[in-house]
Order: sequence, then C-alpha cells, then structure tokens
Amino acid sequence: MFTGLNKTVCFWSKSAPPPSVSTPLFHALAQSAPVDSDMSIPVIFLQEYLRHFYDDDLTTGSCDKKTKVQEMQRYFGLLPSGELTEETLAVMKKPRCGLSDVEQVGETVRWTKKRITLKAQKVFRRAWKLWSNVTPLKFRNRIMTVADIDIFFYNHNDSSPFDGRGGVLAHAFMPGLHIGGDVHFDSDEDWSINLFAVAIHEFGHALGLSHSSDSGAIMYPAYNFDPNYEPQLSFDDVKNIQKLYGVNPNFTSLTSKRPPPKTPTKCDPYLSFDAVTELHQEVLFFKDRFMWRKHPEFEETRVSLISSLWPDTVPANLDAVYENTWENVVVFFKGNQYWMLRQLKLEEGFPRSISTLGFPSRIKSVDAALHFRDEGYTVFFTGDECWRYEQRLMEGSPMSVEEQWPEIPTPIDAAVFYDGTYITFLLEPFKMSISHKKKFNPTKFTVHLH
Ligand SMILES: [Ca+2]
Ligand SMILES: [Ca+2]
Ligand SMILES: [Ca+2]
Ligand SMILES: [Zn+2]
Repeated sequence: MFTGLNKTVCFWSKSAPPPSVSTPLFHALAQSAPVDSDMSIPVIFLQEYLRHFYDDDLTTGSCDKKTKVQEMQRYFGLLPSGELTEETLAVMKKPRCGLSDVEQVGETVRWTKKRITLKAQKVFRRAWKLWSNVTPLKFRNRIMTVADIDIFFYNHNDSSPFDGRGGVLAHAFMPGLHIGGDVHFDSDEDWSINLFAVAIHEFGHALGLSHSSDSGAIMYPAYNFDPNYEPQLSFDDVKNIQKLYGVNPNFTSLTSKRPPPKTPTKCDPYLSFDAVTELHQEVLFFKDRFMWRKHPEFEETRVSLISSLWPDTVPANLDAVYENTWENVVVFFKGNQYWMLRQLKLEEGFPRSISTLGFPSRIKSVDAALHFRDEGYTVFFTGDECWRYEQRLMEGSPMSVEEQWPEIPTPIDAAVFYDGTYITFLLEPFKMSISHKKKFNPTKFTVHLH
C-alpha cells in the first residue's frame, strides 16, 4: 500500500526490529560446516548459525525455526519470508562478528575505572581513539605487563574457536577480570586490510556494548568494509557508549569535523529521498548509504546498506536509479557518471559519463529517472526539463516537466511507478510531506513527447 504520503501518517509499516542485545559467545561456529556454495551445506550451516547468533535450541521444531530465520532476516534488512533464499544465505556468509545478535546482557557490564590499559599497535590505538573521543575513558598502552584488554590473534588449529578463513573474523569479551575485555582475531584472515573496522567493532564489545540492528552502526554484527567509507562511530554507537560512561568534556570539538552520522529513519517527516526505483517486484528507496526495500507481499519495509546488496560497486548519495526490465539492468546515477549492473554485477566499462547517453554538456547530473516497463523507454528529469531515452537513443531536445505534469513542481527528488499504474513523484522543496501521485496516461504522455 503506497498511500498516505503525508506528514501525519507514516506509510511504512510500524513493526519494530527485534531487540538488539548480545553477550560473548565463546564457541563461535566451532563445529560449523565450512562456508561454501554447495546447496547440501545450508541446512547444517543454518542450524549452527541460528544456534550461535540467534540463541536457537537445536530441539526446536521447523515452525520455530522459521520464526528464527525471520528474526535473522529482519535483523539484516532482508525479506522476512522465513525461507533460506539465496540472498539470505549470501548475507549469512558475510564476514561477521562471533558474538550473538539476540542474547540479553545486563546494562551494568562496563569498566568501573576511567583508565583502561591495553597492549596495542598503532591501528588499535586509532580504533580506541574513536571511542575515547566521545567518552571520558583514557587508554594507556602497556607493553610489558598484564593489561585490562589483551589482544590475540588465534589460529583455528589450536584450542581457539575460530572457523578458518571467512565467516567469523573476531570476537571479544565484555568488561571484567582476566579474559574480560580481551579481543581475539581469527589469524586465518587476511588482516592486511579491514583490521581497523573490525577492531573498532570488537573494542565496542570490550567496553560493554552489544550488537545493534542499526545497519549504520559500527556495532552492527556484519562488518562494513565499503572502501569508499572511512569507518566512524555512528550516532547510535555514540549514544550507547555515552549511556555507559558519560560524555567526553571535549566531545563537541573532537567530533566537529566528522559528527557521528545518524541513520535516516523512515518515519522522519523531513526525510527526503535521493532516488527510488522498482526492482523486480520491490520498490527501493535510496538515502545516503542506505536503502529501504518495499515488497508488495510484506507489510514491513526493511532498511539496509546499499553496499550490502551491491558491495564495492554502487556509490552512496545517489541522484537517480531505474530498472530497465527490457535489458535486465539496473542503472545508477551520481553526478556526471552512471553505473550499469546486471544481476548485481557491474557491467564492463562502467562507470561512464552521462554524456555518453546523449545529454548535452550543460547537463551535469540527473535529478530522477523513470522507466516505463510496458513501453520500454526511460524519462530523465533535470531541473524543469525531462528527456526521453529509448532504444539507447536520447530524443534530441528535452520537454518541459510542466507541460507533461502541470501539477508537479520542480526540481523533483525521485520518481517511480507503483503497481504499474501510478507514478509517484517525490519532491525536494516539500520533502515527503506533499509527495504527489498522478494517474499515468500513456497516450497523453506519448503525444506530448512527439
Ligand atoms: Ca582482560
Ligand atoms: Ca574466520
Ligand atoms: Ca534524486
Ligand atoms: Zn560483535
């Protein structure tokens, strides 16, 4: 139901994500099956995954198992079908932390002193700095003697619980004596990259934080290795750590250059979208690094990182996106470049300049794109103009948006078909509050374009 795009009613589902707390899990995936694409593996793999990360008892029946799968799917912004789909399996196989996503932990598990010692190389000190910048905690590097936080790299061949290359990359222990606060890294991984991002996350546990279902948070259980995004604490991480330890007196000046980013929330009345597109049966809404996916058969919408579906290819802060069902591609626009993907893979030679589509040089970016599935052509919006693109050819001169859709103020944020019948325009100056719907009249539109 794509109705009620107004400031009082949120058209998204109100169902909340599952609780997001966890506790150390000492035997992460120790006996799990190796991660591979053989379809006979998933059943055992699923069992182990749910047992370790979703507190599933192996004796539960298939009905409860489905509920557990749905819980996991919701946590990761997947369609909560309860089925072990290819996409679900792909998400489960992503590098992640070894701690549970659902186990309860007391809120008082924290260090009671302000000076915490650790044995740390430079990369770890950088990771700690992110946490100490926002709290009154001070970290002292201690080389020779025992530290509060000890860091180890383990190999799966010794008594450690790691799972070889991939899967679980690291885990940590909540604050406490001895092993408490310690951080273990799987030494079978290639640590020449990504160590910084994993360390920030694990240090969050060492300070007493559990997993967050906020996909923009450092404490999200799957690590974010987007090469275009320098890891930093999100608003959610900062809020949670400050709840435990209080605020660094210099918090504002220390974070002034890069304030903790807030994950956009779908019911924010001031939310605007960068782009919207159909994708098979779904409608995808893009904002910053995130997207929401709306499936016609499911009430709830799911938020996830764009990079979780298209790792390393599609940039954040997009201008426009459309799906061309005739050519079976999805096309993304940002600035004067566009990216074409077929079945989640970037086509060769992309990104390309939008001038290769036939835009004149005065056009520096695209506001929105609308693909007409039945007729097989695309309309691009740039300011108060729109351009018709068909069979890989751009119509020579643009039309005015006002002429085609007199009620629509320009520029627009995004446009999409919904149900194949309505075009929904999302408008910049009024944000979502007055998004406009108009019944599409193909005859009228075609006549105007010629
Ligand atoms: Ca310790
Ligand atoms: Ca591993
Ligand atoms: Ca846009
Ligand atoms: Zn974790």
